[in-house]
Amino acid sequence: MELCLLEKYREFLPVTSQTPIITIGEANTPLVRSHTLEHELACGELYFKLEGCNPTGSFKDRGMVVAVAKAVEEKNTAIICASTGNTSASAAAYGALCNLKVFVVVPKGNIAMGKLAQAMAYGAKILAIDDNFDKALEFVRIITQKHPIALVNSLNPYRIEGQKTASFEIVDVLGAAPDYLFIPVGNAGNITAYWRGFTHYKQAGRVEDTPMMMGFEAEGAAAIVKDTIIGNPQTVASAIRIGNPASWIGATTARDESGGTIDYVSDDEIINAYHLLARKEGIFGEPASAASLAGLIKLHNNGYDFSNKRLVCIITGSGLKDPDTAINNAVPPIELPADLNILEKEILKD
Ligand code: AN7
Repeated sequence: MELCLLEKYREFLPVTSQTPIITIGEANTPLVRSHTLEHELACGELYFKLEGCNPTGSFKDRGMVVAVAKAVEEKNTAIICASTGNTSASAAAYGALCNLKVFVVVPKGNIAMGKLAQAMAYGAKILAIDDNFDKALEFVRIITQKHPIALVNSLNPYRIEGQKTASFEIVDVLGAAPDYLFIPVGNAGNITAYWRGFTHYKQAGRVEDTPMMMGFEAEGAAAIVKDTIIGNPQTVASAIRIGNPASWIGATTARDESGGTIDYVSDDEIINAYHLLARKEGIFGEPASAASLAGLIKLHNNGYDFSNKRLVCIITGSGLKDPDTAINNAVPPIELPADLNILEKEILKD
C-alpha cells in the first residue's frame, strides 16, 4: 500500500510517536507534462501539479491532515478556521474523520458552491459573516485566543509543514528542482510552504537547486504586489479574494531568496488561462488555480524566455468547486426538442 503523507515524509514533519497517523488519501498528486501550452508558450518543459486530485479537491488537505493530527494529539475536541472555501472543506473533512467539532467562518455570498456543499456534507457548523475573509480571520484569531478551539488556518504552523510536501513530490518525480515554480497567492501560506519544502530538501541533501518562486495574486486583491492592505478585495477567483495575507512575509521571503517575483493577473487573464487549461490540456482547475498559468502567459507575453527551462505550474484546486464560474463564462447548452432530425442538423453544423 502507498504510504500516506504523515508516513512518507515523516522525517520532515512534526510527527511523534503520539501523533495519530490519519489519512483520507491526500497527497501524491499527479505531475503531468503539458501537451500543448508547453509549445505555444515556448517552454523547455512545462508540468502541471494537479492538487485538485486531493480528497477534498484542493491542496489544503496536505496541511490539514497534519494540523488535525496534531490537534487530536494535543487533545483538542474542536477546530475552527476562516476560509474562502477550500480550507473549510478540508477542515470539515478531517474534522469529521477525527470526530471533532468543526466551525468554519466564511464570507457570506463569496464562497464557491462546491466548497459550501462540501462543508455542509461533512457536517461542519458554517457561520457566514457579512464581511470578507480578512475580517473572518481576524475574528477566529480572537476566538481561539479566548477558547480552547484549535485554529487550523495557515497561521497554524503545522499547516505549512504539511503543505511543503508538495515540493518534495515534485523533486522526487523530476529528480531535480524545476527552474521556475508558478503558484497562485491568496493568504500566501502555500508559496511560503513550497519554498520551505525546497529549502528543507536542499538542506537535507535531497536536491541541489531550488526554483525561482513565481507567485501571482489577483489584480483586485494584490496586497503584496502593491505593498498595501486592500480593504475591499475583489476578484472572480473567490479563493484568493484576500486583502491582507497572513503569510505576507513568507511570500516576500520566498520571492527574494529564490530570485523570483510576485506579480498580479487580471480577472480576464485568469478566466482566459482557466479556459486554456481546460480546453487545451483537459485540466479543469478552479479560477484561482489558473492564476499560475495566467502568470506564466503574462510573463511570456512580456518577453520572458523560458526555452530550455523546466517549469511547474501548481493547479491548486478542482474546477468542480466552482460550477457557477464555469457556467457563467461559457456557451450554454443548446436546448432541443427530442427530435432526431433537429439533433442531427445541429451536430452537422460544426
Ligand atoms: C484553489 O480556503 O485561503 O496563498 O480559505 O483555495 O496559501 O492562501 C484558499 C486559498 C490558491 C491561495 N488556490 O493559497 C481558503 C484559502 C486555491 C485556494 C489559494 C487558495 P494561499
